[in-house]
Amino acid sequence: MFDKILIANRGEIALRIERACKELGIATVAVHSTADADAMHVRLADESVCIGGPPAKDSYLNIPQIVSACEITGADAVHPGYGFLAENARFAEILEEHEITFIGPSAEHVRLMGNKIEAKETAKTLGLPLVPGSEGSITNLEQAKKIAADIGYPILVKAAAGGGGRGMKVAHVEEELDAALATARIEAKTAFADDTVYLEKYLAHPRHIEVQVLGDGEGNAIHLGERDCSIQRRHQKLWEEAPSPALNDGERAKIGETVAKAMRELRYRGVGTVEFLYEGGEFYFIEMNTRLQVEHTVTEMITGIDLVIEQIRIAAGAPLTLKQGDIRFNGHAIECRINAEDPRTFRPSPGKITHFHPPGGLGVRVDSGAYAGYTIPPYYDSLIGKLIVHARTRNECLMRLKRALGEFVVDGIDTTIPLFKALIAEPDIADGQYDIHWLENYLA
Ligand code: MV4
Repeated sequence: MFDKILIANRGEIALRIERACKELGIATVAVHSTADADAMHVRLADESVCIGGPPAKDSYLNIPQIVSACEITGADAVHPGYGFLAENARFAEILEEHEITFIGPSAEHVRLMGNKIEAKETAKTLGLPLVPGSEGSITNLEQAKKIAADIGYPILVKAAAGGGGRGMKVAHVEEELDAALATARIEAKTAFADDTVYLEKYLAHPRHIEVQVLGDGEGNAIHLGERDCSIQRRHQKLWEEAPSPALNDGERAKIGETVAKAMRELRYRGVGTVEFLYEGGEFYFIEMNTRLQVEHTVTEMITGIDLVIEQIRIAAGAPLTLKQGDIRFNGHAIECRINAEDPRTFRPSPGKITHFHPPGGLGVRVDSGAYAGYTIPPYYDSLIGKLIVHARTRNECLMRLKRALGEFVVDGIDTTIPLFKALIAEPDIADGQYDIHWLENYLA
């Protein structure tokens, strides 16, 4: 087992990882930018190293500085969290070259799933259901027109190096295809320095359902159920829940086992999330994330499994002791992302928190590094905490969530808390009847 883990991240996830390390008796090193000197994750760590100025490129994305912090402190492993370098294959390789363990999958699997065309090809060979689309990349308009005619419009043009919704363009009829291809290519070239694009049938009203997996790299893998992440705005998730209100137990077991089998064949190591669109009772693979996700918490609440502890144990070479038969799904959990944003315009609202009173009570969890007197810096994403609520049924969970939101005090900045109070009162939300467009339609 590791003696000391460096956490190459900040905010709530850095704190979350520190908690798992402390429970395992592992020393922790926090790295921080000059803007995060007063952050909670720095205070709670055993050691801390300032690695640069506020811009992420000078600090949390600064690989030489992070490797130096490992050398200085003698950290023998790095946990990347999510975002920043969590899915940077080169970072994983550099750490391995320095004989420092990257707590995550192999660099090969990170790279594989980072290319959405290769990810789809791999998913196909592993037996996962796909969205009908092009076999590989699109090189010319004639080829695109033929494939699109075979699939049927509307068609979605996607960037191979994309993901998270970046570099996607819809063509509703053939006349729009040329422009959609050109625009997607230019966006991809600008955003990812790679203009490779591919085509898929555009699903108009899907839900976003993702399956949590855990593998030990030796051919053992289990699934930990699914999460419904359809409540999102401009590809930023706001409300996630487990289990999905749209699935019955048969569908849940089927997709879960299909994914677990695929991860066994892939010999996947660590935690991973396989993303699907769900429409008309069918699942369609879209991409795989090789990192711990923000919303891993709702899975923890219904299974009782600490996913970060499992990640660390697996990275340290322990075999997967959990068997699929051991996994029990109890109750329902919902996570609301508390962002420092105006709840109507979503304009960022950094600044000093004058009062911070998180809710408590049975089945209420708040993962946050915020505290009264802390100043939310303007340099990073706006997530300041997560309110996670668990109860035996979805209705009880909604009642508890409403009560917890009523208790939650964050003064001095705007937050998304009022948005969730409004959502809870919506019949579609109460009934779990929503797709990926629901929130944007509601806000419009
Ligand atoms: C799609 C789609 C509809 N049809 N693919 C967006 C980010 C990335 N995960 C893939 N995404 C989508 N791919 C096909 N063939 C709609 C989306 C999409 C979306 C997916 C999940 C959650 C939120 C979304 C918001 C807009 C579009």
